[in-house]
Amino acid sequence: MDCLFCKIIKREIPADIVYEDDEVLAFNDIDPKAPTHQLIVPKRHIATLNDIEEDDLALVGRLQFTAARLAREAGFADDGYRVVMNCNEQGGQTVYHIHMHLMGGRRFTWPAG
Ligand code: IU
Repeated sequence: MDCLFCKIIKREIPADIVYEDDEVLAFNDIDPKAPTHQLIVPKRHIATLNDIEEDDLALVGRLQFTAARLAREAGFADDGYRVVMNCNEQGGQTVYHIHMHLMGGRRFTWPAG
């Protein structure tokens, strides 16, 4: 399958991996938008948020659980941080394998652009 994140998961493309378990991989974003910017992805290919099924609910929870864990490890869990999941073109999605952005280490504004 011609999916960038599947290739990273299969180690066909290098990435700076910060966390891995049986279901999830996390790595530093190649174009960081914050002092810490990590992407948390399920190992199983799911193209968009619209493709999540009821059987995937624990997996999606694991993405969020991993984000909080990585935020604690990075030291900004208490100060605060942002998680974002973009969906489809107007939502700003560019890689069609669902991923949670974890960004921290600076103050974020609202609403997001
Ligand atoms: P988006 O939500 O689909 O727009 O996020 C895709 C992210 O993938 C974006 O922040 C890119 O910088 C990031 N990325 C990456 O980490 N490595 C790559 O080789 C490519 C994109 I292409």
